[in-house]
Amino acid sequence: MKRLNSQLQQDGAPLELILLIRTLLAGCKEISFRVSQGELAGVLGSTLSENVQGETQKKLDVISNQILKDTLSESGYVKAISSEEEDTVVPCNPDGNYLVSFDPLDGSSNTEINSLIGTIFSITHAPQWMKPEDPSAFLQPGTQMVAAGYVLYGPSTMLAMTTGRGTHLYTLDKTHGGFLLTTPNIKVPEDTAEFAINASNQRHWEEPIQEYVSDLIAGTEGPREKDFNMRWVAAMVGDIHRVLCRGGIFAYPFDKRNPKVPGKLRLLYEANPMAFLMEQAGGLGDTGHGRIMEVMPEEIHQRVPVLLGSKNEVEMCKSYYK
Ligand code: AFP
Repeated sequence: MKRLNSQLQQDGAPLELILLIRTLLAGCKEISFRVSQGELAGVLGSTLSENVQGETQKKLDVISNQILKDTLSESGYVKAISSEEEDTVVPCNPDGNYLVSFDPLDGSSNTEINSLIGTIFSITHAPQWMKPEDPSAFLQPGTQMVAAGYVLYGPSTMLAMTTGRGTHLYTLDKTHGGFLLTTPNIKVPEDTAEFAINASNQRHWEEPIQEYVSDLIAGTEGPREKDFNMRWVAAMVGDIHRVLCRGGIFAYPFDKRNPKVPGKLRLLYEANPMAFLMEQAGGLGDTGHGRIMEVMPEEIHQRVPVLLGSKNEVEMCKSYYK
């Protein structure tokens, strides 16, 4: 089976980017090991602190963030980091050529039930003019990403990654510690009969998504004239992995409870990387009002509404917004 290195070379990734990705993944392998130790290593449960977004941090959030921060800042390739678990950007090497954004442990509440969790990341070029402590360089639309992906810590540890030449799936071979290419150029089915949304928020949604989901639930008796199934992992990595593998639509829409917060998921380290992976696999990533990857971020922790998945189903959902 092909190794990650040769696939990246085949996709035309420059050497420095390959080295950076390998460094990042070395950190993810360590997280994979720590996660698998669970209760034995005393890493489960919450800390007493909250992140900048007011969410209680799990011990594994803090451990994973520290591992990635240390690995990336020591590498020399990175000028600065933005992380879900950091208040502001973390300056690294002033001469580094790349910026890395990540959610170190997405779905961390799933650690308590030994369920799916993962690391989501995106990489862009670092502008020459930028000072490492300057957050403004991170405020680029997703179209500027040079690589994005996630590592899913499940029954096997898997990597989904794109450098703009298709989305490939790799599986970590723990016998020698390398990621091996297991599904090259994955394609998301254009049609689906499966959706993922947290339906307990239904009363807070806007009209278009209310109508869309009601029509899905109405099944064969409704306007769609077919039955749909619903799944919810409560970790975006788990839901998106399922959608990549067998199709579906994943939605985290705008919530009227707080008009100042346009969604739950973060643009830089959740929505953008997943939209890049999805588009490279033939699917779509939209906010309901436009392409996710064209949203111009106003701040590093910005949130956006998210519709991701099978092309025809995302188009159908978008049509309710018009
Ligand atoms: P945590 O990382 O705080 O557990 O949040 C996970 C997440 O951001 C995303 O991965 C899920 O899709 C979503 O939240 C789940 O949200 P609900 O709490 O509405 O199930």
